[in-house]
Amino acid sequence: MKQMIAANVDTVFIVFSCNKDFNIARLERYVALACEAEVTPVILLTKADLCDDPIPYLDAAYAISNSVVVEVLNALSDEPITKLAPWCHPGQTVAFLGSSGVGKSTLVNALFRDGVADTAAVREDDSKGRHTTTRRQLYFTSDGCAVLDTPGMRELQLTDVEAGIADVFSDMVALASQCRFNDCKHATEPGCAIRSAMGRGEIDPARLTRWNKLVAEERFNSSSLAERKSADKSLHKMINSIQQKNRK
Ligand SMILES: Nc1nc2c(ncn2[C@@H]2O[C@H](COP(=O)(O)OP(=O)(O)OP(=O)(O)O)[C@@H](O)[C@H]2O)c(=O)[nH]1
Ligand SMILES: [Mg+2]
Ligand SMILES: [Zn+2]
Repeated sequence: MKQMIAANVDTVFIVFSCNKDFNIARLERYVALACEAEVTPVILLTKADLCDDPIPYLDAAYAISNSVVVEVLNALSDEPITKLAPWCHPGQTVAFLGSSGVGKSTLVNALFRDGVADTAAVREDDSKGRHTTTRRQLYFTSDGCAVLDTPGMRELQLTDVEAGIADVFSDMVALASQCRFNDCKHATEPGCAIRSAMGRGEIDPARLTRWNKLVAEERFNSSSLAERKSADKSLHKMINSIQQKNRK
């Protein structure tokens, strides 16, 4: 049953806040995970009302991939109903993912126009949440959209998401195919298309660093788990494991 719910997710709302807890590398991981699972990722940037200028957050999120939709909003207002409507059709399943305190349950409540899910204030010093939601919780809207609230993730390690990472960094993958050497590390090799593009200012060097890091991490995690070749997609495994992790 658990498996089925997770396997039917159509859209994941990846929730981050416009505050110091925002982290582009972490956001990229969630997007890669969703891409790998062939689930539509939608990035929701909450707490726009608490932030002087949400544009830098919006720009950073858009820079991840040009195939991802990004919405900036105040989860405590009426905005979620209209802004999330395109994905919340009858028969669809949507899931909210993200760190504790970013406003996942607040968004769920906004969709239901009443307090179905518990929420709690974040810590003042670092804007981190208090792990208010402790288990996965599925709600149904009156017109039959399934809404999955999840507990805040502490850490997100990527395993078996090579294709997802390649989707997110498709521009880099395309460039890399033009490097002179097949196994170019884009470091000191001659004829490196990625470094040339960087030289022309077309690629943010930080993005190359994040890509290298994700690919390395993915390879490491996947090889250490190679024998456990599961048919499950990583996203679904993750959704299922959140509950267990949070109990520990
Ligand atoms: N001003 C403002 N406050 C928000 C917004 N989104 C969430 N909050 C507040 O942030 C706090 C945390 O929200 P929750 O919805 O509990 O966060 P969560 O992501 O469900 O957290 P966990 O259940 O711990 O994973 C609450 O006090 C919310 O009222 C927003 O867009 N604007
Ligand atoms: Mg919650
Ligand atoms: Zn190269």
